[in-house]
Amino acid sequence: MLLIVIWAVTIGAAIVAGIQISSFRQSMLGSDAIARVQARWAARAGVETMIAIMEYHTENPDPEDALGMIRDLQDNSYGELETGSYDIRHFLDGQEWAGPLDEHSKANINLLSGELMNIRDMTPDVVGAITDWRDSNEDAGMLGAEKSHYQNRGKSYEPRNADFRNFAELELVAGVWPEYTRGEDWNLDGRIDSNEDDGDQTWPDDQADGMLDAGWSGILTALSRSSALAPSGLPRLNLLTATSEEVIERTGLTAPQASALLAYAQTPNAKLEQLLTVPLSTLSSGSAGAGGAAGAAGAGGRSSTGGGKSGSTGGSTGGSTGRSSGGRSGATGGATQAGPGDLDNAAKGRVLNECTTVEFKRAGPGKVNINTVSGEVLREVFDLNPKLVDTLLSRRDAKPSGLTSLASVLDIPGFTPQILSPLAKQLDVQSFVFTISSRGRSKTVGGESEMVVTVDRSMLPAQILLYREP
Ligand SMILES: [Ca+2]
Ligand SMILES: [Ca+2]
Ligand SMILES: [Ca+2]
Repeated sequence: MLLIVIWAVTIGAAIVAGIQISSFRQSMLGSDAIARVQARWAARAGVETMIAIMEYHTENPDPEDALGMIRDLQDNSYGELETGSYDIRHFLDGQEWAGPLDEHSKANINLLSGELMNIRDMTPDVVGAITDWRDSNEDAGMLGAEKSHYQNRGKSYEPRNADFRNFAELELVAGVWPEYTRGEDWNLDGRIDSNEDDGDQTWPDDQADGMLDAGWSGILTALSRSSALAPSGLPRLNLLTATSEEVIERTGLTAPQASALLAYAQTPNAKLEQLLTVPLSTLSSGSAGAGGAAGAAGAGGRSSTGGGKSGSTGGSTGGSTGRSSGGRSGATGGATQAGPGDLDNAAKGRVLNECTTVEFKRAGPGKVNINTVSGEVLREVFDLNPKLVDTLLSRRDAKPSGLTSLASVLDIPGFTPQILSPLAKQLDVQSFVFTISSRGRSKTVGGESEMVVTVDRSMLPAQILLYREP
């Protein structure tokens, strides 16, 4: 790890040194210009360092440590070069933190529907307009706004009728004001600038309290992305096509548990989050009734029917009839009889982390990472009881390796399956997209430069989704 970082910093330093030499040669450049160039390349070295760390963790995942990458990013968020330094920070829950911003600490606006109504300053007409902006049709609801609404107001654009591509796009939606989307973070860089912390001396009006109230931009994102990668680093195992052996190898389940899980996965509308609330034996017994359990239970049923026939020709009733009738209904009861046993929280966690029932086609909006999510998002978007949120955050932050699966949330007092279950489809324990806000400073003359770069680490090399110099 350290080697890679040093390597990245060395490259950064070499680039800076090179630029410096060529800069000095051009004597017409003033010292201000040199300082700016030095600061810019220092900021760039910070960005390169963060990307190198993210790529390292994509190649070397540790499913037992949900916070390993976050810690490495934090630890290297400040660096000194020969001619300058970089400093990477972000705000979350109003507070300043070292390192890049995890986009998965916010809720993805493309995954929200009813939850939008919970958010402050979101009025029903704005929620309607956001919904219409995203949905593929041109039917404006009672409170919505489709193409004609924007045309009638002389706008030169119309709704995308697809997912938001970035957060700023939200400001184009009818009824949305920058005061709501940006709050105090007027340049949307996720950091506090001097004009954002001086009250009403300069625009915008702010509270001058050293905290950043970033409005909706502090709780919503359009950039977090889903990935096929499981915490182990392998693509998630698709239970619709997996064999029992593969399930056992990936999750450590017993053979009966694995076949019960596979049987459940074959049922229509199977959702793995269900494992958090309903015992596996109940889920899979329902599935056998639906006739989906073709594999294991079907084979069992066939053999016992055979046994039943030979039993009845044999004439004797008693045991063999018992066996045969057991066998016949066994097609339905097979899994239950075999006693797959219900999963403990650790096993549920491994299944939720490593398996899926949906074939991954392309990256879509990303889920919220329970390890980095802000209290504000849990309270305000997901409408969770503030006391429960405090418990979750303090328990989570007390664990050096974080919450390694959603099932480990069930070990936190107050988090009953009934509370976790409705949230579960929005939550995960992984993060793929980060926004690096790197400020470079030149050592000698005092130049400063800032870069805001959003990176997706789910593939190698990492992909830059957005690049901006505010
Ligand atoms: Ca629409
Ligand atoms: Ca700012
Ligand atoms: Ca101000």
